[in-house]
Amino acid sequence: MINIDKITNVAVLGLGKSGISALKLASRLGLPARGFDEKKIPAPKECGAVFSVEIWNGQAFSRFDIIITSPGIPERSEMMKAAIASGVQICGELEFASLFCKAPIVAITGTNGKTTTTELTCHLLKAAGKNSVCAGNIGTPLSEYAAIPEDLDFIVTEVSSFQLDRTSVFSPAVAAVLNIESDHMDRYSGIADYTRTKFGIFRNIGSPSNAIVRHDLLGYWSEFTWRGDKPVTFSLTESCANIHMRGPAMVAFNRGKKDGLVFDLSSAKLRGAHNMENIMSALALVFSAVPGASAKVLEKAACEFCGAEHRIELVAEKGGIRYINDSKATNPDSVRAALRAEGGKRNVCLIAGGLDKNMDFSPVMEEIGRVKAVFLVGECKNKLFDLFNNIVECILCDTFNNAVCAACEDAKPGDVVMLSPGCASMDMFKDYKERGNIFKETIKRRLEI
Ligand code: UMA
Ligand code: ADP
Repeated sequence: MINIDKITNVAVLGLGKSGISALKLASRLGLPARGFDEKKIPAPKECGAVFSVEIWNGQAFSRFDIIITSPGIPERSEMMKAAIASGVQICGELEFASLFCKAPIVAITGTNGKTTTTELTCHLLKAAGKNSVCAGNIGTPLSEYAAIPEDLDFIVTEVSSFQLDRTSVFSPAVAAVLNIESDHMDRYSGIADYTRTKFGIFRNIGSPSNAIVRHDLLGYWSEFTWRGDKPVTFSLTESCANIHMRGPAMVAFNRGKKDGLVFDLSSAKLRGAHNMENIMSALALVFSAVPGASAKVLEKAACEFCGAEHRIELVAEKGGIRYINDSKATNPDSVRAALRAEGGKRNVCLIAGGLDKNMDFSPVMEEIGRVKAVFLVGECKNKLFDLFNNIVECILCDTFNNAVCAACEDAKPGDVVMLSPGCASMDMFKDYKERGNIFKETIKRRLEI
């Protein structure tokens, strides 16, 4: 356990968003801190203050009392190896920040749907009258909300596996694992290792009734949480789950001895079965955090909620063709969800590819019957060509722009032009947002809208 009174010298590894926020937090706590980065140090104006920062060139860390790490730094990094070799206590930025957060944390992890569920949960908590903010992997490091004067009721925190890698005392009040699929296999030794990390979110949860798990993942709950009692479960198909479907758009919530609740989500703006799962988990989180919340208020708020940008986002509909930006689909499971939500029979002109994370693409294969042609880009385009070429038409494209234009030219009325890459973006773009924005601009230019 970290004893702040014994810390006099803090090292922060990585000077991206997390590192800068951790330095700012150390400064608020009155702790002397120094930041290190293997590649670049930020300009003072980026930090909002002048911190003591330097490029790491093999310096030892033994003079520090604690080392705070950024999530994107893998164990194999030379700087991380030096940190481990120093024997100094290592703590992830999320864990460090959580120790100084006054408001309870509602934590959400899973391979897909984290951002949508985080934003929706925050929206529902606000509708229930709770002063809530979103933090974590969604983009605002948790450190921004630690040791601050503002009184918050909840901090809804999107938690990545990278962040969970370096937690041991992180204690959210309520937490959810949405789903587990192949992702980040370049950082984990396999799906078991990745799953164990994800279920680490429950390590210090007070009671199973504060844990939300998709029903088909109960086996992992038993395997990785060492608890006999069951968590709250949700399912699209299993009526024995605490939250389950009752008809196409009705959700029933069996609250044990308490009254059962029913939600009519037929007017929900979020589309697709995957989003119904996101809504179910958000409702479960909110009722766990605020047991007395009004079901009617939450039903209305859930229906009004629009998804975030770059997530199965309708860019345009013209000449009978729908144009969808799903740039945030960075693994194969999310492409499957998008194909199910938007595709019909062989009508999707799919733009896919990018930076592979050594992932298993079989989920895409399950819905390949919805795809008319795949326009392949990026570092792993040849791997995807070999996988899909015998089943569906595949076109290797030199540039992203060529892929988008070729997909548009191929599309006929009734078709869908969809960017759902199933891969990370960093081989060609700064991030998925830049990729999505370029897609949208290209479409709008072509359609002259
Ligand atoms: N760096 C090194 N050595 C390395 C790797 C990185 O020195 O081996 C340095 C880089 O030069 C850079 C800094 O570390 O200056 C970047 O740190 P970081 O990669 O941890 O990135 P942050 O800017 O701190 O952003 C992180 C998350 N990024 C990652 O986990 C990769 C952001 O999630 C998150 O929004 C932010 O913290 C706030 O919590 C992004 C992400 O891609 C969106 N997450 C992955 C995902 O969603 O799949 C996990
Ligand atoms: P994350 O933050 O986990 O990346 P997002 O909410 O940003 O998740 O959604 C990213 C993409 O994942 C979406 O565009 C959609 O294609 C897919 N997706 C969203 N929710 C789910 C879900 N519950 N199950 C499977 N895929 C999903």
